This record gives sequence, C-alpha cells and structure tokens, in this order.
Amino acid sequence: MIFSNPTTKVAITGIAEAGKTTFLTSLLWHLDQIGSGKLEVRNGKNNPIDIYKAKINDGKITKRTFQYKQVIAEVLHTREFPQKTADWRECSVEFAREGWWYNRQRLEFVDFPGERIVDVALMAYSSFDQWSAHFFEAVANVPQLTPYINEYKTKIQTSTDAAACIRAYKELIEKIIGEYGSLVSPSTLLLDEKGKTWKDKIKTASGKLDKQQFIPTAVSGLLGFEFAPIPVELVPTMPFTRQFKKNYERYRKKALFPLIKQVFRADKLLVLINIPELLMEGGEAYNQAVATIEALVTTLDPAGSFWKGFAIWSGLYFLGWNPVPLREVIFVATQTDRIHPDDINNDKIVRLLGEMVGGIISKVRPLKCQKTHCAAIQSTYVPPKSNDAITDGKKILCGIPQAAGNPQCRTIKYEVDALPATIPSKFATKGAPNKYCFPKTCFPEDFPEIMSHPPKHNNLNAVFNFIINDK
Ligand SMILES: Nc1nc2c(ncn2[C@@H]2O[C@H](COP(=O)(O)OP(=O)(O)OP(=O)(O)O)[C@@H](O)[C@H]2O)c(=O)[nH]1
Ligand SMILES: [Mg+2]
Repeated sequence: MIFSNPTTKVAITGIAEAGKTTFLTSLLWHLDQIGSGKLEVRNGKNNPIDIYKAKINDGKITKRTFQYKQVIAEVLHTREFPQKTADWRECSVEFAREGWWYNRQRLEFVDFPGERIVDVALMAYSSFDQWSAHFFEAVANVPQLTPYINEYKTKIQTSTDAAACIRAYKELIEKIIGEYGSLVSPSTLLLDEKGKTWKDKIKTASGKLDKQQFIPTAVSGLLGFEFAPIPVELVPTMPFTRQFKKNYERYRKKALFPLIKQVFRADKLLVLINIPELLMEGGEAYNQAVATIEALVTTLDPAGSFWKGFAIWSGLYFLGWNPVPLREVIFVATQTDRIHPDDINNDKIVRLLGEMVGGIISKVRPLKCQKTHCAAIQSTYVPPKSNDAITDGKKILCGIPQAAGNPQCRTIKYEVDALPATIPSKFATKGAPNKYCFPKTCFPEDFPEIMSHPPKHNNLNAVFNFIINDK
C-alpha cells in the first residue's frame, strides 16, 4: 500500500469559521518544529513513533501555496488568529516515518473558504432547474422566510427582464444573509471572486456596515453573468430562463469546477465542526450546518448516486473504475478550548458530534468515518481550585473571552455553560438570556513569541494520527 500511494491528499473542509485555517497553521507549526515533542505521533496500532526530516512546501511555490511561515509570522506579530481565507490554498508536508521500510510519507492539504463549501450543491445539481428546485426546497425548511420567498416569487412572476429578477433575488438575500449564511447560493454573494466578503464590501470608513450598499455590490454568479433561482413551475415560461441557464453553466465551469476539483481529489476529507458556536447560534444554524455537511459528504461518497451516475454514464462503472479516491472522512469537533475540559474528558463533545453527523455517516456507509475533537490553539485553562459560586449548569474557565464585560481584553475567570448531554431538540431563541454561552476567545497571554515554540493545543495529535494512518 505504501508503494501504491505514498501521498495522502487531505481536503480540510467545514463551514465558515469552523477553524480550518487555524487548524492547518497550528499543525504545520508543530510539524515544522516536530523535534520540540509537543505533537505525539502514533502509528495505526496506537504505538508512539518518531517522525523526522519534515519538509513543508518543498515543491514549487505558486500563488496557491499556503505560505505557512508568513501566516505564523503574522500570528506572532498580531497575536490574533489567522485571517479569513479568501481563496483556496494548498501545501505539502513530507517526512520520514519510523517503522516504515519505505519510510517517507507525503501529505497534501487544501484549505478552502467555508462559503465555497455550500457551493458543492451546485456540483451535485448539474442543471439550473435542479439548483433552483434545491434552493426553494432548502428555504422552505425555514418557516420564518416564507413571506420573503413569496414576495420574491411574486416579483419574478411580474418581472420581464433578467436584471429585475436578479435585483429581487439580491433583495431576498439581503434579508436572510446575516442569519442564514448557508442558504446563500451562489457563494459569490458572500465572498466574491476576488476574495472580498460581503461585509468587507459594505463596511464604511468608520467600520460600520452600510446595509444600503449590499445590493449595489453583491454579485450573484460571475460579474456580468449573473443568475437567480426560478421556481420550477415558472422555469419553462420565464423569458430569461435561457440566459440564467447559460450563466449558471458558466459559473459551474469557470468558478466552481477548478475549486471543487480539489475536494474531489481528496483521499481523506476532514470536516471541521464548531459545536460551541452552533449551540450558541441555535436551531436554524445547526440545521443548515448539518444540511451543508450532508451535501458535501454525500456528493463525495464514492458509492453515492452522484458518482455512480457519472461512472455509469461514462461506462467506467462496468470496468470497475472508481472515479473518486475518497477513502475516509474524519469529523472533528473544533475550538474545544471554548468549553470546559470536563465535557471533553467525559466524551460529551464527541457524543454531540456523533449525534450531529450520525445520520450522515449512515447515508455514506460503507465509507469509513471517524470522529474526534481538537483545539488547534488552546486559549483557556481551568483556574486552580476556587471557591467561586457556580450557577447551575455553568463551569468556570480562565482566558480572554471576546465578550462584553472584558473590554480591556484581560485574562479573567468567566462562566461557560456545561455542554448538554444531547443536542437540544429546541434551542433558546436568539438574544434570550438562557441561550448557550461559549464566548470566542483571544490568544492567551502566554501565547509564544517565538517560532520554535508552537502553541498549546488539545488533541491536535489525534487528528494528525487519523490523517497519517489508514483505519
Ligand atoms: N478558541 C479558539 N478559537 C478558534 C480556534 N480556531 C479558530 N478559532 C476562532 O474561529 C475563527 C475562525 O477561524 P479560522 O481558522 O479562520 O476558520 P476557517 O474555518 O478557516 O474560516 P473560513 O476561512 O472563513 O472558512 C478565528 O478567528 C477564531 O476566533 C481554536 O482552536 N480555538
Ligand atoms: Mg480559513
């Protein structure tokens, strides 16, 4: 096996802000400094092994290369998490591995902007009609959106030109964008081709968001070749259907395919899921995250209908050729430093992850799937024994929460919720005082200042061991 495939291609996926780039940065930092012994590497039998002579990005450096040293330098300088990913980036790691006769192992990673993951549905839905139908199906699951959707349908029924329809679609997106990010498709509405986010585009000089600017700056597809969904019953009659179909095809080919091709080449798929944030955001965000991840994983499933259809169509299926190399999916609950270690040690976090992705795993069986948890950067700690009064269901952490009450960004003791035993069937509504609380954090005060001291992490090694060992 080692001879046949010494390279493992790993696609790092997950919805926006799951922590993909932070994970990659921390992992490369630890691998670069592997001699520091802060990353315990194990083989498939769970025995510790040594890896050495690590080379990162040893090939040709292109504009696509994830320049990890620059990212680390910036992190050290600013003492802030890496910047949001504007476009996909790749990097490679090669190292010698103890216990292998042919002892070099090579990994190739691709990191994506989370927004683009939502576009995977566009790959699965090869026609404009299917994509439109999918859009209306997805929004129908959010009853709060019904009046806006009805308004949109009425507008397009009465509009005679494509521009009016696209404008009506942007008006609809303007209403839902902040709350229901993963329903926004095509993803250029969230992050344009040049890597500018919708928030960047509408920010005023003083840093405030000017909502009036959304419609004039939003792009629904490629600039000059936009499209908007049309309800199935109207598709045959609308005068601009043909134009939208062409523009949709163009978007798929020019913008999407080169990017998604990178995910389709992966041997291993990492799906990072930020459970603390989802619990804080509530039921809708949770449902959308599950739906997005399901679309991603089922589309990539080598035995799934998408690929089977392609292989049968091309005759490859009967020759036994498998068009997708994907061997394994690893679901990772991220940013676990935002919860109390008790909830990691008692396996609650992995149980919640299992509850969230269990339905997806059963749909892609027999594809191998694993689950684990990780904090790529450990920014909190449990204060030494204290007599603090703890409210029911709360736990105490020490760190720098990005929360009201800590404007000076000092290390303080603060309360977080205990994780629930199961995913709640009903979440507290936004803004309610009993909403879950796991604040985002700043870098800890003891964050290293020097390159040779990679940051503290929790369980990063487990994810790495999953990557380098086949189940
Ligand atoms: N406490 C903590 N916060 C984290 C960690 N990783 C990420 N974050 C937080 O999550 C934010 C987003 O992290 P990124 O690594 O940029 O997330 P991403 O998945 O690459 O996001 P996109 O590039 O937008 O798709 C950061 O700015 C941090 O606030 C972590 O290990 N611990
Ligand atoms: Mg990123």
